[in-house]
Amino acid sequence: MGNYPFEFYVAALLVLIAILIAALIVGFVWLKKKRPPEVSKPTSKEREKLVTLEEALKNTRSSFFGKIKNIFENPEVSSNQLEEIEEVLYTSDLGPKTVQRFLGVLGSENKISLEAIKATFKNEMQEIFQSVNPHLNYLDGGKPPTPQIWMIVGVNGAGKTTTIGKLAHRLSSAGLKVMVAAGDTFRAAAKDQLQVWAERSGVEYFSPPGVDSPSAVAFDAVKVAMQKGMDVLLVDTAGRLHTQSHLMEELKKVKRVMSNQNASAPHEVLIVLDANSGQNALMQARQFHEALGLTGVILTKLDGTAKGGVAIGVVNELKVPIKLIGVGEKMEDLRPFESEKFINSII
Ligand SMILES: Nc1nc2c(ncn2[C@@H]2O[C@H](COP(=O)(O)OP(=O)(O)O)[C@@H](O)[C@H]2O)c(=O)[nH]1
Ligand SMILES: [Mg+2]
Repeated sequence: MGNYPFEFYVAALLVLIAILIAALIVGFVWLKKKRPPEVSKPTSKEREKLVTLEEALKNTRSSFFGKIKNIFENPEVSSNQLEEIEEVLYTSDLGPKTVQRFLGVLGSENKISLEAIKATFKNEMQEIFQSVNPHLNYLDGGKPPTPQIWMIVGVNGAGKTTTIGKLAHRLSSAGLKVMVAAGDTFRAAAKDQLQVWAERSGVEYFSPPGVDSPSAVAFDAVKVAMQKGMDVLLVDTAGRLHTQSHLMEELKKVKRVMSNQNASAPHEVLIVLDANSGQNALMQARQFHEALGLTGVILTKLDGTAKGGVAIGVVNELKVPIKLIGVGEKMEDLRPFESEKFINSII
């Protein structure tokens, strides 16, 4: 030991320290590499994928096809399956007319396989949805020759104002110039709610101060939308008046004054229906259709409801297409209706 000069020990110590520091650095870098990358916030497109239609329609599936499946899994009912199926159908949200159509194609054979039922019902649903066209023009962009005027109707609480907000967002994201008009003049809160949505989606908001007649608002809105070169005007409307017939008369007037201003308007009369209201939704649709001639249905709150089957009844009975569906309260939770996906999610 004593043979080496003092400097030798100092140098050896320094080398050792250097090796230690280098090892620490290598270790640190290696550990950092191994750590999983930070989870980035999903973009709106990715979030859209998160709420799948299948998830949204889980309850509808179990309340309809789930019950039919149970019949086959219960050995006690093997002798009167058809009766049991009939009962499930009549307690579903299809509506009696559609149930009869389904039973008609099943025939009177008491012994039928679950697979055969599934195939028969699927086929029937496909036929029902294929009898109408669910396409909504300009939903994904394009330049309309004149402003497209879409009137949004439906009972209070169905989701009209929220849907207009989501729709405005979708259309303006597709590059269209959008204006929303506060035609529900009977409730101050309705105007404010629409304004919030307009700001959120960055579109024009139209609500002339002091004008409290819905048809006057609609008339002016069409004029201003044409002057400003808007691509789409979405007109919100009231969902309740003193009586239902007052409401229908008011809405008919709104529709009339729009066509006085622009002969081809309104280009769409869309009813917003809350899927949770089941058979009531079908009744509402019928009433509004008789008064206004609907061009399409927007079925909201499909997320979580067990009554999504009403979609089939509405289309079968009224021959009005479901054009859009609402699957949540957020801006991105509005989708075009795709019948194949819908059918595969419920049966
Ligand atoms: N879960 C869910 N809630 C919705 C959907 N669409 C609307 N809502 C909610 O339904 C409620 C009533 O909506 P609103 O737009 O005010 O209905 P309006 O009276 O027809 O204008 C609000 O709380 C909305 O957030 C949907 O697709 N899913
Ligand atoms: Mg509203």
